[in-house]
Amino acid sequence: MGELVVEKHIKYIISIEKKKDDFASVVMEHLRLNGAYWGLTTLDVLGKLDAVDQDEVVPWIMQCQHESGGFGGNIGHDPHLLYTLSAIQVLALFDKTDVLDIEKVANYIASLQNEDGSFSGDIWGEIDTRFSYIAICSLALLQRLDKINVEKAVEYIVSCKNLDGGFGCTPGAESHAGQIFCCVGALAITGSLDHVDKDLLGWWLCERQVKSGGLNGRPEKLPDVCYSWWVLSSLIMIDRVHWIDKKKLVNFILDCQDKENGGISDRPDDAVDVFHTYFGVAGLSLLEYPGLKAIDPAYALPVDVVNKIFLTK
Ligand code: GRG
Ligand code: ZN
Repeated sequence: MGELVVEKHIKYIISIEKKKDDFASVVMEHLRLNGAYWGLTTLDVLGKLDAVDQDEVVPWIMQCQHESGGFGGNIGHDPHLLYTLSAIQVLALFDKTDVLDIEKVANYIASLQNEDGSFSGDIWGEIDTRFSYIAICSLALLQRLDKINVEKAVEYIVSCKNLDGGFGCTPGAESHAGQIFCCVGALAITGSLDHVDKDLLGWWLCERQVKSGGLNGRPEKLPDVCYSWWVLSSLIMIDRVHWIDKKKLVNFILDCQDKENGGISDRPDDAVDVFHTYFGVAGLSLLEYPGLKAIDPAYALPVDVVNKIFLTK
């Protein structure tokens, strides 16, 4: 089965951070700030964040900020909650959140909360529990949760809970592991996990493990390395991670590596990408694979980064 080819993955991430105009980067241009988060967090978990020059990254991030206070995916792009969280997370990695006008960013996020407690992703109004998580995680990292109605935000998330113990993107929508991560993460951050039936949800989540050892995101679907993050982080937050076969999952993730050129794919023999490289490495970190920094399952940042924020600021 082999082991994690750490040096190859470091090389792979550094090479895509540099290659700004190959085909994939052009297609992904609108996602750049988000991609930067996945790539840089992976590097930090692998212990190599210092390979990146923060004096290049930090000014670029600040140029992605819009006058509303929110961040776009790249310079000149429209602001969205998703990129605003990525900006805060990358600045946190470099211990540079001080460069932000925190009041302004927090006001932008708070302006997207709706009457029923839900959040829109941007001014166009799409509502989804992903945006509830993003708003809550962002404001918690900025230590400005007082800017929103947390009680209402929690009430909305709970209204998206299903009879199977899982959560969907809006009330009545089917349970999906990605959405469960968002809802459980938001409830964990706000200290509201008492709204989760841990045994019922834990059962649904551990049933996501298939024969190959990999996890899927819903019943009857194919396994995918990204669910090593969405499912595993949720299981850890509700103290039920011992309900899956860790060893088999480690082997499934290791099997999805490109051992020659670095990077991790969604399933064995597919093409690698930066997202699944993060999900694989972060998943292994949650599984306590040796030599990796520990990652926080709710904030999706290394534990030392989260501690620096909450223990010193
Ligand atoms: C900081 C970790 C972090 C997240 C930010 C964007 C976000 C907040 C959360 C996204 C949560 C989510 C909905 C993830 C699921 C993504 C995914 C793999 C969707 C695929 O769904 P289908 O139906 O695939 O295309 P399946 O696997 O069901 O066949
Ligand atoms: Zn995936």
